[in-house]
Amino acid sequence: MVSRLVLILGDQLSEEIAALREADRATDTVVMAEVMDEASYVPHHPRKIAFLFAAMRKFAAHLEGQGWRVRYTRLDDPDNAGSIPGELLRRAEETGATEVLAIEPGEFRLIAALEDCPIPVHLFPDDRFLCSHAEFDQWAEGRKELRMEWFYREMRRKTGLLMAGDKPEGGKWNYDHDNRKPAPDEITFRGPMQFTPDDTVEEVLALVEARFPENFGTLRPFWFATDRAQARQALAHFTAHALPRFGDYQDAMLDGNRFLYHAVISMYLNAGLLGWQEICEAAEAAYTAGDAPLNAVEGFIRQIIGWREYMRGIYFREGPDYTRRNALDHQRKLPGFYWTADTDMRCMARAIEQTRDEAYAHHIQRLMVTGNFALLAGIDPHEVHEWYLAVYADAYEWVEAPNVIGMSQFADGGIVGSKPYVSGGNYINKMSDYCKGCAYEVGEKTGDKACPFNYLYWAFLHRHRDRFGKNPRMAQMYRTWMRMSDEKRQATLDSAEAFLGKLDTGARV
Ligand code: FAD
Ligand code: DLZ
Ligand code: SF4
Repeated sequence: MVSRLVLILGDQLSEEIAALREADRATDTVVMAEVMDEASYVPHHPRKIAFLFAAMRKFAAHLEGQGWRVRYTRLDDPDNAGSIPGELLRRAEETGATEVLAIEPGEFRLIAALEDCPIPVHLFPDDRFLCSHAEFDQWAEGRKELRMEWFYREMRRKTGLLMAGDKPEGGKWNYDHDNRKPAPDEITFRGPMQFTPDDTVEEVLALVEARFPENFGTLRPFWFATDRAQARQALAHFTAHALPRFGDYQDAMLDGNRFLYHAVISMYLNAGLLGWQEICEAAEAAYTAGDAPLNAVEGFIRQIIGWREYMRGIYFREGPDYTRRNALDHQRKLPGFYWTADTDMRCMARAIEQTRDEAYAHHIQRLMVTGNFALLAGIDPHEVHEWYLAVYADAYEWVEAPNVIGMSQFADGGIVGSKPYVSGGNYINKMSDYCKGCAYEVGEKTGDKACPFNYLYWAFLHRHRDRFGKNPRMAQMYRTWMRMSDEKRQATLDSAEAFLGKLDTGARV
């Protein structure tokens, strides 16, 4: 009888995957493996590694309970081959299997490794997503601009989510103008649901502490969900308590509150513990029941069937060289404070400290604080990409790279965004309470005390005037820059140069 292996990777922890659907539990063997190659291709946050290993172990036990034969390799297994292809070969020899069934990995790196594997690997599409590669390509073909908003409307029509017949619920596709309120004085949501580590999690925490002692990031207290039942509880908690205000304060940032009204479910969704459909249906049900307003529910659903699916479409359409794009030719090294939070810029210190402590920062912290700074300072986008891939619990290249290389760093030359996401300190001051108590003055434009985001912003526009000067969406900014006196412009450029010079020497900024 032919026996096959069924490979399940750490971010494929769902019973619904095509490889399991195609497999036969009477004759095939599931292979799961904690391997150093995957755990170290970037210095992952310890919490990300622990989350995945614990969730993998529990998922393997669940499959065994469902009658599957599972060969699970722990990181400290003396026979551990160290890589996914190595583990497949070892298990093929043990079982006599001659073929591997798997679903497509979320990174080109691993797809290539499986394609090169001496044992044939049959890769099925990863149909945990709403939009297939072919469907995305069909949508993109012939379009001058791949704007997310048009893609999103197609996905609304396809799913029927928030649709009244063929019209969007409430008459509009997008309620963003009701969102983006500055940080409120009081947050009523007490944060995401937290789980006490059980024996499986404790065992993994000890392993990660022993094997990854140098990695950036705090491991304890570890509170992530690590199985599907817990992840569903976390989702229900968000839907009941935070979703109603998700839209209003989506872009706000507060020193004393790391999660505001965000869902904090991306790590569960990306690892397979939750599916997009159940999340969106839970949100829509809250709207239908009158428990959450349309601006919140539409905004939330847009992130998932819009942005998330769109980003994946871009990654697979653009190909393996995407992470090496550098349209603005930015060459500066990533400053050391991205790994220490040791900077006087309070917004940066807070976002990086939170990243270190939680393996989480919300979208605006990633985009308008750490991402904005890297772009303004001209940091090499590949270095920025590797940082984001390492430090967040939800980071896999298919979703991280288009967000970083495309949306945040404009390194793809404008595929994801029609203009760069840059701002001076005023935006951060409006949306957060970081500037109060910062060593820099957000109101100052030049000089030692001035907020670095202010002069770096204008220096960025000046540096890239040939590329962006004719962009109609940026015309107003360039007019403002050109209306400044020559002295003021020169003082701005001098302040930027002095700051960047200091940055390059490694001095504290
Ligand atoms: P919420 O704000 O509550 O949003 C709900 C869900 O929508 C998220 O769980 C996520 O699944 C989805 N979503 C929202 N925005 C995006 C987006 N831009 N792209 C894809 N999905 C989105 N998201 C990742 O999942 N992995 C990453 O590695 C990642 N890297 C990012 C890097 C940068 C520079 C930026 C600007 C954004 C990045 N994002 C990434 C998108 C977004 O920041 C996270 O999905 C979100 O912060 C996760 O937290 P949450 O679950 O509380 O999300
Ligand atoms: C991220 C990660 C880590 C840290 N470790 C493992 C592992 O040991 N075994 C495994 O199967 N998967 C791991 N992963 C997830 C993979 O890196 C992920 O499947 C690919 O990056 C593709 O998205
Ligand atoms: Fe950040 Fe500038 Fe505000 Fe300081 S003043 S917190 S550097 S935006």
